[in-house]
Amino acid sequence: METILKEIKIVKNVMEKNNQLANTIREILVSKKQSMFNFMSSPGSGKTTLLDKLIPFLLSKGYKIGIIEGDVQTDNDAKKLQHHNIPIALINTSRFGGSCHLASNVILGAIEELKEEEIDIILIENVGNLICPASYDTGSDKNLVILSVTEGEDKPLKYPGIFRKTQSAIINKIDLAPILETDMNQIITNIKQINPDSKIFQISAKTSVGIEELGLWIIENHQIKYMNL
Ligand SMILES: Nc1nc2c(ncn2[C@@H]2O[C@H](COP(=O)(O)OP(=O)(O)OP(=O)(O)O)[C@@H](O)[C@H]2O)c(=O)[nH]1
Ligand SMILES: [Mg+2]
Repeated sequence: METILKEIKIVKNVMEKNNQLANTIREILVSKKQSMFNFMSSPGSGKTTLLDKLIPFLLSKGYKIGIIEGDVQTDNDAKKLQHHNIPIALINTSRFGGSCHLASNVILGAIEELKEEEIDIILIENVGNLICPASYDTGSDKNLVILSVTEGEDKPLKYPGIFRKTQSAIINKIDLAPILETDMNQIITNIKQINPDSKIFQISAKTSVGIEELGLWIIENHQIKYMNL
């Protein structure tokens, strides 16, 4: 019993420390007039492909973009985004135990790596999975979850935590919906059941459908943050 209580206390301390550091990150972002958006999803649902389309849209609107690329192993995704010629901080969590998420201490390190660069908006590609990343506040202004149609309509109900904690849910790979006979209304109903306030985007990162709408939402949130400063 005592061991369990001790473990609960340790977990509580870890989460408190993470949250304190996330607040520090928020202060740093404000001091630099930056915004940060955290993209989470299961492996393969299209985070990198989506960022690859979103980056040029944001650049075309005059915003300077920085990327924090989180992966357990490899620099594959960082390499895929390299051609945009923007600063990218790569975090391989295998260097510290292969964590399945990005905690605020590693995000702080990545932000420091990006500090010499002029950046307005930082986009985080979190480690691919639907569970741990949702528990760790990264100091981001908005958190987004991507669910691709290949994963099944029921995922918001099976992994409610991440849908509850995100301000936006992106349904990706909609180009495949007719082939898979996906019930789009059912996915939307399931997301809304868990989080009625979630802003839902329907996107095909492959064909770029919906990228503009998402980009404008990101810009709008960035502008609102600094409207009165
Ligand atoms: N048809 C279709 N394929 C897509 C779409 N978005 C991504 N893909 C494909 O899905 C596969 C995985 O995409 P990634 O962008 O690597 O996914 P990810 O979420 O970054 O994967 P991890 O970083 O490994 O978690 C690739 O083969 C992409 O080409 C889409 O909108 N439509
Ligand atoms: Mg990726």
